[in-house]
Amino acid sequence: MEQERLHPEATGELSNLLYDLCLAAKIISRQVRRAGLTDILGGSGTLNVSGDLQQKLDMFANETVRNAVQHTGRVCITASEEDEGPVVCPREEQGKYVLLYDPLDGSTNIDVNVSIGTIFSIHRRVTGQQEGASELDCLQPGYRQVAAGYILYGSSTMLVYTTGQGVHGFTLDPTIGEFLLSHPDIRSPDVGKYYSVNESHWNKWAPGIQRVVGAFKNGDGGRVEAKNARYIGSLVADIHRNLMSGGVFLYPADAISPQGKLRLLYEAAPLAFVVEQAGGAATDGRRNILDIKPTALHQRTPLIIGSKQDVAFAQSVLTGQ
Ligand code: FDP
Repeated sequence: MEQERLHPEATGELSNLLYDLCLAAKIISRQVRRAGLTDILGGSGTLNVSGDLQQKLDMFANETVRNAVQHTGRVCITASEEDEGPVVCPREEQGKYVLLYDPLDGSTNIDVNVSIGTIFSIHRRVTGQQEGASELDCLQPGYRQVAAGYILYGSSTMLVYTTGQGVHGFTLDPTIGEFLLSHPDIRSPDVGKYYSVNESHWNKWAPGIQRVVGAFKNGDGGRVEAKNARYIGSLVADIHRNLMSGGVFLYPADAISPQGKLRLLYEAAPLAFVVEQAGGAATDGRRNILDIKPTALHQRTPLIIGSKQDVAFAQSVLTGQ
């Protein structure tokens, strides 16, 4: 609300959309906190469009986010990592925003009580009222996002978001059921103390990536100091830790996944917007993640994201500069 006041032209719709997402986050958080007590753990028996086994909580979160925004008149279309195609809102209810989201990231950690998260990305629609919303609204480069963020279901539940005016963190106070501003204006250190990568893929990486990870591990003749390793395997949790403490997260391409594993629209672009707004950077090895023009909804991208100087070092090695 404070930031909305900086924009006299604002109608309040974006703030209300963020409230809708907060409501979804509270419902998902309640369910996550009770997982294990209720019959919601485990696989649902279905695969998503990327071939991953869908967990029951994935599907619950997917529906919860969509239901929270679909009939509000603020959104015209949603697309989720868990759905094959976009879901268009009823014509008479189509609003001016587009919501892309990963309902529950880190699915393999759901059953073992490790932090997981929801990621969201908001664009302004590009289609007109006449033609109606379509996939075109979803296929926009990351620099056009009007807001992005994540909800982390960790030791506490946190909402971290940006609208392009810095990054702000809110912690859910379960006793009153509200997100309270706990981390205003988050800044990420320029040089990180952690590197986060699944090193079991080492033998499948190209020599450039091996050199980058080797440098983060052992140091590189004064260009990079050796770092400590931390890898949770839940993207949101890994990014959040590195954002707060300084660090670099890598999910590079490898011999089996030439585009890496992570999705551009639901994971890389929104997190890149947050991390850049906190003073960090994100690249696919050659290009700024926010400059990539998507051509498909479920497009994947290699991702190196985090403290600015560490990301710059990785990119300079990978581009041979
Ligand atoms: P998951 O498959 O458990 O949903 O985006 C998917 C993701 O988790 C990220 O959250 C995480 O960073 C990454 O994949 C982990 O992949 P690896 O198991 O290959 O390390």
